[in-house]
Amino acid sequence: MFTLLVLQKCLNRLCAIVAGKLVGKEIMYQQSTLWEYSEVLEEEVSQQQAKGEPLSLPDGDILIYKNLFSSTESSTFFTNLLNDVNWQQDYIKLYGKSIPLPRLTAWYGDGDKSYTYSGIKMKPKSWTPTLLEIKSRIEKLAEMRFNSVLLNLYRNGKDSVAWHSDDELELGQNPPIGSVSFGGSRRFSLRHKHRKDLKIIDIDLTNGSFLLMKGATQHYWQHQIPKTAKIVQPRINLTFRVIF
Ligand SMILES: O=C(O)CCC(=O)C(=O)O
Ligand SMILES: [Mn+2]
Repeated sequence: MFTLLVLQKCLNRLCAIVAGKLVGKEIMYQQSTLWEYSEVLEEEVSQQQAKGEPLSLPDGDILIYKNLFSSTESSTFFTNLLNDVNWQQDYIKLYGKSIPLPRLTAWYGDGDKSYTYSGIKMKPKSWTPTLLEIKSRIEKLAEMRFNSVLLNLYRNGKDSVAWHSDDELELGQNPPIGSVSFGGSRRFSLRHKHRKDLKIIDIDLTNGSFLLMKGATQHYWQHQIPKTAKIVQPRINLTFRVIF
């Protein structure tokens, strides 16, 4: 549909250029027409992105914006985050044993918003310019403000996050979660907590994508990033949150 619309616009513009030539305004008209045309295209693409694609699932409210960040922006953000973020290896206690999380993590946000997750209390580091830039881009689409972000670095296919919901008390009643991904694609799976008749939903979270989970999603659905035997590029995921 979108491709047809673009083709139609191209045809209209081509006719306009030919008509412009016929009345003798060739170069000037052609240049300004092409300029306007690229503006129209950009506008259409950004309108598409501004909507996001809803995921069709009961008891949840999830939007995916597949290419919110261009590939150039995404590789710059990936490199900056990889180098500048204070990545940590955290451990969880299981049957009295200390087990390393299968990924590196970091927590940034407004000064007073600490967060307890899998028994690990995280005190936020101060926002960096890169994080603030990413945050402001997604806040425009989500039409809300986030005050903290949990970052995950998946170094290879062995790194993962197990089934869980982002439903800790400090996230409030219906937590909005804004999830941005840079680097290698990874599968993101969703499963309903009670409805065994519903199949697991798998989506690929690709470089530069933005996934927004809202409303009752965390009450009814769990999500995971499973391990994979495939060779995958390192991936950085940022989940922006509101801590009360
Ligand atoms: O890496 C992802 O896409 C998901 C991360 C996640 O679910 C979390 O940090 O709570
Ligand atoms: Mn999560």
